[in-house]
Amino acid sequence: MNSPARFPTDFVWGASTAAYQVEGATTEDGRGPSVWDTFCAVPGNVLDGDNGDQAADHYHRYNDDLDLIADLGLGSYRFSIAWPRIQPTGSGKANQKGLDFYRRLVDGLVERGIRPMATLFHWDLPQALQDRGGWENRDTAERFAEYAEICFDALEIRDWLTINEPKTVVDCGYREGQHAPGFKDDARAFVACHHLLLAHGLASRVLHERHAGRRIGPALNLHPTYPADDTPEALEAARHQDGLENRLYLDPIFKGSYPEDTLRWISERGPMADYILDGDLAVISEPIDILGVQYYTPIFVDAKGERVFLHERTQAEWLEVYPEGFHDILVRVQRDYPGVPMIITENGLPTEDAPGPDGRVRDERRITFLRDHLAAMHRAMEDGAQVEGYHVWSLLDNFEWAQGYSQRFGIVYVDYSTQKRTPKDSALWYRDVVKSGELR
Ligand code: PNW
Repeated sequence: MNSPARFPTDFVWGASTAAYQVEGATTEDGRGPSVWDTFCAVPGNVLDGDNGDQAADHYHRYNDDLDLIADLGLGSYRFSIAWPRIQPTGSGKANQKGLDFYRRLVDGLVERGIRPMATLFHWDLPQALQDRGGWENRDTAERFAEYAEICFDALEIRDWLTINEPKTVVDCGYREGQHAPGFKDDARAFVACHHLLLAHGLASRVLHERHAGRRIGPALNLHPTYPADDTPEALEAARHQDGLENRLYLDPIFKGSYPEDTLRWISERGPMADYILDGDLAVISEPIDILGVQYYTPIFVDAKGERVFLHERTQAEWLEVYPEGFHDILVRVQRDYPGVPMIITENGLPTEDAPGPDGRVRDERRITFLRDHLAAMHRAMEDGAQVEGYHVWSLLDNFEWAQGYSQRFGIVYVDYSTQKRTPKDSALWYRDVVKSGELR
């Protein structure tokens, strides 16, 4: 290799988790039920009948986990706040014990010199709000803004993320049914989409009105789309797919309008457009201060618009390994949606590696994946992409939604019977990258 890729000295290195995936303690200290508790209770929804009741027990072990983050030398920890801990039924006055947990977490981070980055919604909607229509009900967006205000006022955190991956909620939760709330209904899905975006905008406004100097943005999973061959049909299919994957979320936030082609396609399938009220797009396009970008996989589509896989596969059937896609999407966002610094809020893959007889977890494949993706991100930065930081998904092995505990995305191995944590080889490799600021 020629000269090593060097990152700016102020580049921020971190790791991510999400409340339902790591915390456990789902009935403690007044937490109310979320849609994921409900979803997991239905046989067949989650592999092996797994649920988040214990997960990685982070709710009780957060102090050890903070030590782990500090030992790895990380400068940032991205976690999510469980709405049902703060408002057990999704509205009304705050549950003090829920807030206290996140206060202790933030204090622990600050004491260790680690920057907290909080996601307000990583999919664990209070079940009581789902019972009133969930994201199909416009009121949920208003409730979200109220919940966000409680969090902003109670927690001393500079950087906030509103909604984690609205696209995954829309596609997996409402179109394909493999995530909570488990619907398969395009018409309802895009109504939910509009209200998720509205929630993002309303909360962003609240932050700007109440807390100058803080920053907020969405965490979008972006998927560069490519034609699988050079027919005009495949090219057109890739453009259509780009609308559903990327522009449907980026355009309203950055430009204050839904992409016309995509909205037309959606309108042939349901009433989303009827739910867009005067002024909504002005709310949704409230200027953001940071853009959270999550990159996992490209999407190649053929002339029929079907997804095809052309590269190395992983244990996650939707994830094909294509580091160049990371470069492409960052450069494209910089070009088409300029002016907002990007922070990578997730990137990673599942591997099956477990501790060997010597206790080491040899996840060579994750090291290769991370090295190749960091190199691609670095090239994008050289090409002008304004990227402030990077968070690996995930700090810990955790509850991987419909796949339960079968897929391990952590750089730290979790033995779920003892809750023992073992940093994998990738964690030790990452620690060296963070320390040196360069990729060798
Ligand atoms: C993201 N897909 O989810 C989430 O933000 C994390 O909570 C999750 O653990 C991680 O990526 C790994 O899956 C996704 O089917 C789930 O394309 C599914 C898809 C994409 C992202």
